[in-house]
Amino acid sequence: MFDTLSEKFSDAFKHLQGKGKISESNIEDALKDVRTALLEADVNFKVVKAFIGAVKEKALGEKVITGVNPDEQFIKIVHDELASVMGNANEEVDLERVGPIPVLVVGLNGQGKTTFTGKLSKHLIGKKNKSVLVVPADTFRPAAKDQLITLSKQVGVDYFDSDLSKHPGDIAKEALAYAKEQGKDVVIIDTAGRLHVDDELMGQLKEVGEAIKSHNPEILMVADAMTGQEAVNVAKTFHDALGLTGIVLSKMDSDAKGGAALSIRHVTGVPIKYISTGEKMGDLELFHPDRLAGRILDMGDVVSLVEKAEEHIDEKEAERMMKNMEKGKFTVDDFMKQMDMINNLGSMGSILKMIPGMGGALRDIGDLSPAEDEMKRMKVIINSMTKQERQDYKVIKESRIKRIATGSGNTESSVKDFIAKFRQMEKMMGGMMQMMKGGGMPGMPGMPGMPGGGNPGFRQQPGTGKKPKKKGKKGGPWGGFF
Ligand SMILES: Nc1nc2c(ncn2[C@@H]2O[C@H](COP(=O)(O)OP(=O)(O)OP(=O)(O)O)[C@@H](O)[C@H]2O)c(=O)[nH]1
Ligand SMILES: [Mg+2]
Repeated sequence: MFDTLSEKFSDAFKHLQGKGKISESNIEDALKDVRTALLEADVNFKVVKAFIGAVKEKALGEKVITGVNPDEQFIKIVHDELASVMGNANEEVDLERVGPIPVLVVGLNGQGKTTFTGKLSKHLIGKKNKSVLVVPADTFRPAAKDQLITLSKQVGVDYFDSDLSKHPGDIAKEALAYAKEQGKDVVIIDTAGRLHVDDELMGQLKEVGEAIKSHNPEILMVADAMTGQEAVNVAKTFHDALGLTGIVLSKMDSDAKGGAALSIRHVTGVPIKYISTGEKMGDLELFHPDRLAGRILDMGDVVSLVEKAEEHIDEKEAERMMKNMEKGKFTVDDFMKQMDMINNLGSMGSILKMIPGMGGALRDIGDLSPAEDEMKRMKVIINSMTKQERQDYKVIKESRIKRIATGSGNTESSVKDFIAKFRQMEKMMGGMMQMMKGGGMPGMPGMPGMPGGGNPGFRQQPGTGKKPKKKGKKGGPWGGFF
C-alpha cells in the first residue's frame, strides 16, 4: 500500500538529516520533494497546495526542541498533517440508534460494493454483535443477487429474497419492514453500478434514498483506491446527488498510489469509514487516518498489528507452545502451527510493514515471494510426514526421507534440507529460551528462507519479551515522539 509514496517521502526527509535546525532554506528542498511525491501519487493539486502550506507554516513555527533532530521533527509534522488531511479520527457507521439502521451501498461498476456488503455484515455480526439483513437491490445485473446470496451463506448472514422485477426503492422499503418485523439492527442494501456516472443511475439511487429517507440511512460509496483522482471526482458527484455519509476505499491491497485516500476527504468533506484490503470476507479494516499516516511514513503500525494478532492468534495454543518451548520442546507440528498463525495475519510483506522501520528494509530486500514460496514448500513436506515424525523429527532416517520426498513431490535433498533447517531452528529456539530466562531476548529469530540466510539483517530493536505497548513509548526509533 502506497509503497512509492513512502519511498519518495523517505528520500525527501534526507535533506534535513544532519542539519542543526529547521530553517526556511533547508526545508525548501524537502518540501519540494514532498510536493512532487504527493503529485506523483495522484493527490489532488488543491490538497497538495494546502498540505505543503500547512507543513511549511508548522515547520517554521516549531520551537527548536533540544535532542530532537530536524528531520524527526519534520517527519512528525508531515505525519500529523497527513492524518489531518485524511480526517484524523476513525469514524464508523453510527450504530448507537434504534434499528433497523439502513446502510445503502452505492458506487460505480465493479468497485467492490457487493464484496463490501458481505464484509460489512461479517464485521457487524462478529465484532459489533449486531443482527444484520443484507438486501440484493441490483436490478441492473440480476446475477448480482446470486453473488450476494453466496457471500451471505459464506459469512452466515440472513438475506432478503428481493423481487428484482420491482424498483430498488420498493425493494428497500419492503426489506426494511421485514427487518423491523425480524428485529434486525442493521439492513445493508447492495445497489447496482454503472460504468460511468449517468443520469439513470443517479435518478434511481435518489429514489432509493427518498424511499428510506425517514429511516435516516447511512449512504456509503465504495471507490476503488486504484482509480485515484477519478474516484475523487466520482465521489464528489455522488455526494452532490445523494448526500453520502461515508466512503469505503476498496482494493487497498493492490498497488494504489494513495491519491484517493489522501484527497477524497479534503475534496468532498465526506469521511472515509472503511478500507477493503482483499477479496476475502475478513479483509476489511476501519479507516484510521493516523495509523495510515504512520504506515505511509514507514513508522509501522504496531497498534493494528497487535489488534490483528489478538484477533487471529489462538492464545491458548500460543501459550501451550510457549510452555513446551520453555521445556526445550519444539516440534515440527509447532512450527507448522506457527506458520499457519503467521499466514492468518496476512502476507509476509504486509505484516513486516507494520513493524516500525521495516518498510525501508523491505524495499531494500525487494521481493519477498521466494520466502513465501519456501514456506509453502515446507508445508507440503510437513504434510507428507506422519504424526510421529512431526512430534519427533529425529526418527526420520533414509527410508522415511524417500517416502516423504515421493509423497510431497520433492527431491530427497529438499527434505534433508528442511530437516537441517528445522534442526537449526530448534537450536535457535532453545537459545532464545535460555536468553529469555536470563532476562533479555533478541528480536525475532528471523523467518526461515528469508534472503540473508534466515536473518534479513534488519535493524532490530532489542526486545523485552513483553507485549508491545501502544504508541507514546519513549526511546522509540523516532526520538520518543510517537
Ligand atoms: N483485491 C481486491 N479485490 C477486491 C476488493 N473488493 C472487491 N474486489 C474484487 O473486485 C471485483 C468486483 O467486486 P464486486 O463486489 O462484485 O463489485 P461491485 O461494485 O458489486 O460490482 P457491480 O455489482 O458489477 O457494480 C470482484 O472480483 C471482487 O473480488 C478488494 O478490497 N481487494
Ligand atoms: Mg455488485
